Amino acid sequence: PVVKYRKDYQPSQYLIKNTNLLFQLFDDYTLVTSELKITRNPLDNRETLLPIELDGVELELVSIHLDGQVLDDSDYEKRAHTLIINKVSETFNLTTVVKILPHKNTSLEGLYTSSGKYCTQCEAEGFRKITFYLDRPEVMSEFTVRIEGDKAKYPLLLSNGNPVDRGELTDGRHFVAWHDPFVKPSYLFALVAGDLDCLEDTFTTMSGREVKLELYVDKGKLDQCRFAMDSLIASMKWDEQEFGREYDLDLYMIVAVSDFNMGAMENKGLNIFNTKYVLANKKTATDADFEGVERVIAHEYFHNWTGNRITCRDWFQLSLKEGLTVFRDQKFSEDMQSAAVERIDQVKIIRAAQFAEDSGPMAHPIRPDSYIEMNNFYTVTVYNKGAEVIRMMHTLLGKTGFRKGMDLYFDRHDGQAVTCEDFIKAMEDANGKDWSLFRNWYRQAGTPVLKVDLEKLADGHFRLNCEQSCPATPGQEHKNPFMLPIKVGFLNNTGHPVKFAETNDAAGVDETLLVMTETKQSFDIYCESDSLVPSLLRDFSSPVKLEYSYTQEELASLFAADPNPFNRWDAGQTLMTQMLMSETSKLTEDELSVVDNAFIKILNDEELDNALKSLAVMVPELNSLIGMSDNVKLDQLFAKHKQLKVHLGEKLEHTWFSIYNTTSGDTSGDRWLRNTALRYMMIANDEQHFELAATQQTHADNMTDELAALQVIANASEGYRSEYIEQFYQKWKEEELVMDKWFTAQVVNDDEAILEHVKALLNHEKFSIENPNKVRAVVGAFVAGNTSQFHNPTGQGYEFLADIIIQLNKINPQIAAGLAKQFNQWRKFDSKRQALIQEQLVRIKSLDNLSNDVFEVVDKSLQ
Ligand code: B3K
Ligand code: ZN
Repeated sequence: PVVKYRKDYQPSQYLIKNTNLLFQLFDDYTLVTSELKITRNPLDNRETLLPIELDGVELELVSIHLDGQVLDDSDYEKRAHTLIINKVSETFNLTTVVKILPHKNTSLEGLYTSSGKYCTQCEAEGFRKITFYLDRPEVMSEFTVRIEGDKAKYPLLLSNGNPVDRGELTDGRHFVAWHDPFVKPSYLFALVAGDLDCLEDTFTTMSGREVKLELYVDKGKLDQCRFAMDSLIASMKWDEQEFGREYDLDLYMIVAVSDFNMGAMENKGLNIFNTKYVLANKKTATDADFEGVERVIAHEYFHNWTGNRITCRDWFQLSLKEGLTVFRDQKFSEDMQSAAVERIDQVKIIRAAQFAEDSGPMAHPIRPDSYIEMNNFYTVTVYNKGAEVIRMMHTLLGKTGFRKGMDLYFDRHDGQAVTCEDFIKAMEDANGKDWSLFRNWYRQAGTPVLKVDLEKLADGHFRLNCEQSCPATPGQEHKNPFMLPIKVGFLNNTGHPVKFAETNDAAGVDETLLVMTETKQSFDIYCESDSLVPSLLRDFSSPVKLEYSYTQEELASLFAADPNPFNRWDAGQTLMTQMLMSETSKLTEDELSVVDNAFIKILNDEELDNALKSLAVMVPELNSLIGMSDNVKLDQLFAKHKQLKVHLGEKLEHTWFSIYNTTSGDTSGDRWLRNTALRYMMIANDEQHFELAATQQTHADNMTDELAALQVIANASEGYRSEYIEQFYQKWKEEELVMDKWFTAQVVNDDEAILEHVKALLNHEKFSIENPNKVRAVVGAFVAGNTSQFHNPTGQGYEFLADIIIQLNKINPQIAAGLAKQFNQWRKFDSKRQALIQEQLVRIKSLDNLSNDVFEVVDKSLQ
């Protein structure tokens, strides 16, 4: 495998001005004819014209013409992944015909079929599986596409842009031609052919243009589309209001497919989505599913400006579009839902997954320096930490300054393929800033640790002493300081928020933003109070690990009264985390009662909404506890985690019971709290409360409640559960997405025998190893969601995961590599588990035909 380095970047010597494609879809194969108008790149300053190297993978070359002439064998050379043409000039036309096999394509990259329809996935480097091309994002071309296929089987033939021609052919075939007026890189190309239902609507843009909106789904699913359409319309409006961005084509299409490697893809004018992020109605989708649909629809829509109109120069710059677009979708969700709840969800992802990645063998800066397989770098670091970096800019500049920077970025770079540096520069220039130091966020991997203490200098005068450091990561021993925006406020010794000032004579404020730019820095605080409890890093204002030696009482007072809802939640999490991660093998009675008392206060707080209450009374998830620390005693952690949950269930059983009986269940917050109560009650006594859960499952009129009941039932003692698991199955077996939930509910039971059941589910008629949603529902959910059984000391969980990775390596390398990342944290565990995991990694690495995707992950893990 070849490593590609960012430092080796050179502009492409050639560009493709026009791309003209003909797709002829036949039952067993597809012919792709491509006519490319190739010109020399004006940015190229090499002395001579080198042979052009087109990318192409698994293509059977049928014919090749240059400027209309058949090309001699000696003028080109076809290698495994490239087509090299020696006969070049400043401009020339190249025509190739290739044969591809979409039906046999299980990698779900390039052109493939999914339940009877054709679809594509080209990002990052999938277009080369369709035709020979300069498959790199800086090569932006104007596309014209003609698709021909059987009219009865494929009445719909879709591609990017606008339909410009259609007509009948012989043998029951027909064609449609498309033209996309906007230049684009090949990764944004899309094609769909099939027989689908369509939900139509329109949107009138701020300048008064009418855009047709079309949402395509499998036949019979129209009743699950309305929410996605409304989310699209809300996103279009929001981007106009917040960023002045208007949609540019006359048509916006979304197609939902069942077989998809990730969530969705922002192809110009023709988004292709995983059904999971389109189909939703109250009966089939949970409240969390609705939020997911809204977020992903918005994310892909926002890419039209941040990604498509302005794209990436090379794949090292991926965070340019992804970090920024995640930030935009987060802001959108904050406006649509509760901002605090949304922020808490975002931070949970950072702590559980990104911190883990940042401390493991695959740690990389948000702008990576090298990769073997680009698909391995669509990571929580590039996406979510990337979004945190953009958020810090927003925090530092304020809403208005940030908007100025965005406007300048759009003005300067519309229609271009640019770098992260160009983005920072636009932000700096629009606001007259020098952000040399801020750039360290783009260069350095690893999670900074921010250590803070509060010193009392005199009555009314305090000092916050801050120190930052960042652990070494692969290839980066020494780290320079980061620019850290730290939002702070204070409570006094009676647990009330107080005003304070940064200089002796200034007027008091409730909150301030401190900006740290050095390794060590102190900030003076003036406040008339005997003692203070600092509320630090409000809203998680920098993506760091905070260290402050809070006492349990201090945390309890922040949990009870911090006016910043995020920090209030966080105080509870920190309180429990400290206890769970301490050296002791069991929680003491005192510790347990600190938590249950704190919970009671939260549950009785009439000001707090039910969604925030639900979040506050959740014990930190095992994954996030593991993600945040470098050395984990798993058995001890599992025992204490269970002890705490059982205690909270039992001690507060009456409270849970009364919440369950008095909360209406009309809003998502109500349902959430009610189901949280049900979960705790079942932990306390599943025999006694079983009937409640069973009744809820049977009579629920929405999937949130129905699934919550199934989940607790599937975790209850054997003997009760099978009847209800079967009942759910009989009711929902024709709904693929509901079946995914049904699978997942059964694999998170921490029963010792669960692995056998997981294996049995792999043979279930509704399971398919070729469908990524199913793999995620069973294997992914077991590995990531059943932490204690995945890490069962026998090592069977590890062996199971390795078996699946080995099987998927051939079928779908991207999904296989994603699963292989689950081993990345192995050096945090005890030596016995380390040895067991290492054995599996070595076994995988020794495979013949190991894909680059999996190779890169296991090789780095073993280094
Ligand atoms: N840009 C795509 C992700 C492509 C992943 C390729 N392995 C979806 C998104 O981020 O919106
Ligand atoms: Zn994206």
